[in-house]
Amino acid sequence: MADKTLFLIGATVESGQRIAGCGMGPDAYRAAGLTTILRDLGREVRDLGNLAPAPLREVVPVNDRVHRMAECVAWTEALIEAGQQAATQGMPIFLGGDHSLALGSVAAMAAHAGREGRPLFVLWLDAHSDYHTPVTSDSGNLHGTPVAYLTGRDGFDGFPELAAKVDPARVCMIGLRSVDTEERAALRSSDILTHDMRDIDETGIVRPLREFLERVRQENGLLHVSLDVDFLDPAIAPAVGTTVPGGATFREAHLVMELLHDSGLVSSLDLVELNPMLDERGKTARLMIDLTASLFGRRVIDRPNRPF
Ligand code: B3U
Ligand code: MN
Ligand code: MN
Repeated sequence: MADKTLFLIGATVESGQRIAGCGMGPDAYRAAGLTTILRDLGREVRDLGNLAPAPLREVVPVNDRVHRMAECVAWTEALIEAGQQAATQGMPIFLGGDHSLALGSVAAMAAHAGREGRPLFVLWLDAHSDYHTPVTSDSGNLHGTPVAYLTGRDGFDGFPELAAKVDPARVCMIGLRSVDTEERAALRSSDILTHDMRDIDETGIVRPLREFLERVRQENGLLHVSLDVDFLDPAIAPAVGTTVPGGATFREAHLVMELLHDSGLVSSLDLVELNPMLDERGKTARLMIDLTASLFGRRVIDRPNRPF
């Protein structure tokens, strides 16, 4: 990821869930100073502003629980287009918006990786596995479905055909503490790497991350990082519609970002699920951009990079 220009792509999508406010996420990151923080780290930044969704098409949801599917499809189409374009010129940072944004951002990066002849790996930092399909989801909220879509599970009729699927064995979830019954069963019979909070408590957060990064490096992969605000403990990151207690601490989260930086492997990033309406004086927005700064090399003192 060395010196690539960073392309900020705002997506005010909030159709993937039912609480208003996520659409203000991109501007909250800007107001909290994201561009300046990244420029101060020596990076060239181009803010592409907020994306417009593609024109709405008529879609037929698989059942009537599915919420605002046509809008999610329209956002997915726009993000696939914008993401691929940015990826050819630099490194995309997708500013959400709820996690249905990743239906498009990761699809774009998978297509990009495919064109480069390299495998795409995905690090999913989230309390949830987001492994429902529109058929299995009880809530009907499509922000709970991107991993299923991207790995090619059935049930996504009406969504764009994927140019390239993500191999489930190249997806690593860290931070899990809310997984629905159908998701758990489907995860069990998939090759997705899953690390719940018990794993982190027992082994620490470094080991599973290093093991995954080592595989990315061995296979010369691209790495997409999808950071859901609810990966973090609600005490430090309250501005999210679906808080789950027992999340990553401030120090664990920064350490993850620092290791990602040291690896030099990250090729794209999502910042999702921030709901500024639920924030306390911008504290969550600020934490998210500070974590992003750690991912782009902010450190307290200079030290030689240790091998990851
Ligand atoms: N698995 C539940 C809850 C959920 C998923 N993602 C979030 N919440 N943020 C669902 O609705 O699919
Ligand atoms: Mn999520
Ligand atoms: Mn989540």
